[in-house]
Amino acid sequence: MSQAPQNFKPALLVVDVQEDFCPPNGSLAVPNGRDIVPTVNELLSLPFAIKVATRDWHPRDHISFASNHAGPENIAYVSKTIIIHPFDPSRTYETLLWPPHCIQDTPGAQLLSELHRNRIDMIIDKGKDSRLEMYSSFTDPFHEAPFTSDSTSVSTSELPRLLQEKGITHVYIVGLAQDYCVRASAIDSARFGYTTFVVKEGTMAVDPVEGWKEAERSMLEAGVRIVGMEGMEVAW
Ligand code: VGL
Ligand code: ZN
Repeated sequence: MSQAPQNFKPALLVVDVQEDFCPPNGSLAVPNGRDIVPTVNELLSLPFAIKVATRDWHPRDHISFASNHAGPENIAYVSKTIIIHPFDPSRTYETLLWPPHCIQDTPGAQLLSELHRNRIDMIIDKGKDSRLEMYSSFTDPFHEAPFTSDSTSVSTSELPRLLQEKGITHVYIVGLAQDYCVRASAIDSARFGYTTFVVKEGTMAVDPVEGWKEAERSMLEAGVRIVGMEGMEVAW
């Protein structure tokens, strides 16, 4: 048993392990997405201080669905659009559009049934505001301060507050997809000051070659550590 660091209170973050992101029936199936479940379940059996799962949880009129945008340029499976901040039109960013996925309360939005859900302490739903995509489990894409709750704030995730209240120091991340929500969550986690790990057997990419590589590059650049299950220990 190795010595746990003095200041070590680890959280497990299981990102979007939902039917729509997995074969055989998911509307936005990540190749081999289901194959991460044994790793995720193994991690769920370890003594993390808190185990949180997120769900992508979109209303039917969500801005990230290509079908909600007029024009032939948006008929393609994945296309690009400009998203404008709901309260500040000078702030915009370009993002991809997707087939409808993870619509609230539909079968596709459910966590995989083979996931050991009884070991998950809390579920946090994200992407609930139809005006905003939300890849990161921490913040909206405009990176607003997560604790503001005035009427112009679009930050809706309870995760930053939860981790702060629990005194978490380290965050271990798995889930789907490596090149979208896992990547955005990991980069935000590091940005928020958590020592952040992505466990590579516990994630799969929409684009397993170029997407995976680019996501690893950007996560490493943000200070995220990419680790394997071998020797994984979270004693504290
Ligand atoms: C995701 C695309 C759209 C993800 C969510 O969970 O990685 N990707 N919405
Ligand atoms: Zn989504």
